[in-house]
Amino acid sequence: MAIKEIKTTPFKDQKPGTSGLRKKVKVFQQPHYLENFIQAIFNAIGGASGKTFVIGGDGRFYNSRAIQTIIKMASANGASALYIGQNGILSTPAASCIIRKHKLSGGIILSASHNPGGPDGDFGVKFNIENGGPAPEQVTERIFEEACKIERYLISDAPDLDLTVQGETVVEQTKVEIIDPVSDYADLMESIFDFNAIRSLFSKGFRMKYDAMNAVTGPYAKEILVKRLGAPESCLMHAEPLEDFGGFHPDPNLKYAKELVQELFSDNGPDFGAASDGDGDRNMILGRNFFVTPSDSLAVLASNAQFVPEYKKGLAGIARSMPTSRAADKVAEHLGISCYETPTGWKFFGNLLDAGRITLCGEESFGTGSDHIREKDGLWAVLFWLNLLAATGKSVEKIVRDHWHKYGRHFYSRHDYEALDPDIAKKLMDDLRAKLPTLKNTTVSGLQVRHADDFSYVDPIDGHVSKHQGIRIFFENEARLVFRLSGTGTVGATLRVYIEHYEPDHSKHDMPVQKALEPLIKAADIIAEIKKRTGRYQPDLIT
Ligand code: VG1
Ligand code: CO
Repeated sequence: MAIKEIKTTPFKDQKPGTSGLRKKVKVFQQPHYLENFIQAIFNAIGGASGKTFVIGGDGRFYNSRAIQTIIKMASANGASALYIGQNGILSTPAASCIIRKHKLSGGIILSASHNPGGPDGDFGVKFNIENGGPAPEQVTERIFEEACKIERYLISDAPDLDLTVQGETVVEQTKVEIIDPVSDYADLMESIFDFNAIRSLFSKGFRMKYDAMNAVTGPYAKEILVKRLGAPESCLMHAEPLEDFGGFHPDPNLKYAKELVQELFSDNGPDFGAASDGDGDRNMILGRNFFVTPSDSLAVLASNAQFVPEYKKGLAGIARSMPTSRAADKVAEHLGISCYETPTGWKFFGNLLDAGRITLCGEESFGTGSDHIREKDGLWAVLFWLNLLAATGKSVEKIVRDHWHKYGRHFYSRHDYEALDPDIAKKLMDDLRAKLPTLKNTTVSGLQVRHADDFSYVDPIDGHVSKHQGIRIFFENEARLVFRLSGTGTVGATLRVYIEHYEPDHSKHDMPVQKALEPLIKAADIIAEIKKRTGRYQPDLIT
């Protein structure tokens, strides 16, 4: 074995986005591309010498290849120990759990999350720090600086390891252990929720369907739902991780989890349905003939947290990403606790969680989590719902309807315009920003604008400022529009329009969502000139 120093030149496009570096597989396959970025991570954290990392991914195409390269680079850079998920598998929440439990220096997660996989699909690299959470902006900015000036990287010429067998070996001076990717995470879940109550729910014939979308959560769901909770194996759909996700787009929403949705909306469908994304940090929750909006899910969990053993003692506070509906704010107000509003992306919750300011947090993009780890957590949310169903004996629909009755309903939807010409998308946002001072008190589509701004966030713990995190337009009656460009796409630009309308009157809670939001949807087009500028008459995706 020998350590080689390889000369290289920078790639100028290695700026991490909302959640790590995401590119087409073909981009990552270019010589030196992955290596440059990994070396930039090590350089940005003052070297890997003496450090310990967990490494694994969502099983997508290029996962194992990338892991072999990273093992050789971490060893060459002097890491003292590496923990690798068997078969290269590790969900994002499990990686966070392992970093925290074993007090590691950090983790490298190979995933492009909810983006499609396969040789023509996407690949990604996320770096998590020692608290188990995504690297904060200060760190991702340093990684980008290092990537822009990189001249060399270190790599061992050791042979590839067999990732299929658990056990320990040594590469250069580094201890490398292939670990069970599931057990630590499953133990953590068992310590949070009332597994006895959930077990007895299943034993009474409660029916559920869980769709792992051929992505990373299959093995986790098997261990937790089937082995530990006694659900029948038939409750699992697409439970084998596949390199191309079986052609699926592993994004758990009404459009991409079609089969699951059909089952839940069929005659005599199951009582409960759920799905997770590529790397297991997202969740979609369904009842029989009923879809739970992710923003509502966060609010419902917060309002019913006392049913879960771990949260019985009460919540320190709640946080939600800015575009997420304000349903959680109503609960926080009722409980007399703080509700923080952060920019999009889990990295902004880390400081609040570390400081003990919040217990629960969530995003409108099917992400919910708590202080048990530092990532959003798909299966955790599913177990939380199962715990509520077991403890209350109510259906999903009844729980949500009771919630609306108590707090009012936040009608909410996100409209995505995908693969736009980046120049057109940027100009749309720039012009919208320039227009903000003139919007106040104007009436658009029958709605009066109360306030309009460009969201800036000052981290309450370390004072770090993040500007331009989305344009917000507030109307009368607590209605709101938010516009921002995605930071996770790999093709052109994606414009996200977030539409929210609050309805306290429960006689109006049955209105179809898009109907209730119609005046706001019109206002969004008038204000941002979406159709005119993009030539798109419909969003590509409505969630
Ligand atoms: C999207 C979501 C955001 C989420 C991020 C990562 O980002 O909107 O809420 O945190 O994906 O999720 P963007 O910049 O495309 O809007 V995951 O499950 O992809 O790691
Ligand atoms: Co994800």
